[in-house]
Amino acid sequence: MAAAYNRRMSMPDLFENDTPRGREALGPDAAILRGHALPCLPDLLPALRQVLQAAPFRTVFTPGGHAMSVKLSGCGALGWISDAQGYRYSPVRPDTGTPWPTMPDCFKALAARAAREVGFPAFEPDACLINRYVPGSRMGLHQDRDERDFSAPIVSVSLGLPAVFLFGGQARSAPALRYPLFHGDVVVWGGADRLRFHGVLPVKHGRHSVMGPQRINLTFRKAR
Ligand code: MD3
Ligand code: FE
Repeated sequence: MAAAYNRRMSMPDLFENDTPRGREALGPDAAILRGHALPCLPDLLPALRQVLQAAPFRTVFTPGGHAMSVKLSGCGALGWISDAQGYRYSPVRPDTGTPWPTMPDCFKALAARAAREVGFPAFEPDACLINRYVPGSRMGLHQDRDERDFSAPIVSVSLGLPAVFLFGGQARSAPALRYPLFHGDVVVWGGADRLRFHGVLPVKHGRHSVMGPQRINLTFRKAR
């Protein structure tokens, strides 16, 4: 991954379509691609609306019985679920027992292209989690370890209100760095950074011109 790392440490990419497409390294195998999703949004937002119409956001309870402040939906062959039995991926929705909506092609293409740019050339996600944050929603520090194979990266797409992302270490006790994430930012995490603790600070009140009073985050994973 040395070549990709050196590339990330170089100057931000030139501006294209008036969109700043800079890259910020978060670690040896993780980077923020600023504004990377913006050119896709004319296709992505209508596709997202269709997915959410078929599978509306639902409240998810931790195995301990606490409601998460973030509401969840998803698409693809597998979706992440949580209940008294624990956290896991399921081919069917917990609310209906039916399959998740198909992952739109423009979702897959965006995730694969972002992963490739950070040094993961063959990313084929089978799950896209969709998180909805209203003002005040947050996500505590956690690791993502419900996937079978940690060699695949995770790709995230931020939409709507900004949020402060917490990027910690391999142990919960390690100090976390803070990175603001904005509408259109894409982040790729893999390799040595795949199991780092991470979270999101409470989203501040506001209204985004395109997305309204919410933040929506897509995370693409290879669950199986
Ligand atoms: C860093 N979501 O759904 S995405 C999650 O903004 C989750 O909704 C946050 O954490 C959100 O599990 C952050 C970014 C993310 C996802 C997976 C990671 C960051 C990661 C795995 C390892 C390290
Ligand atoms: Fe996570």
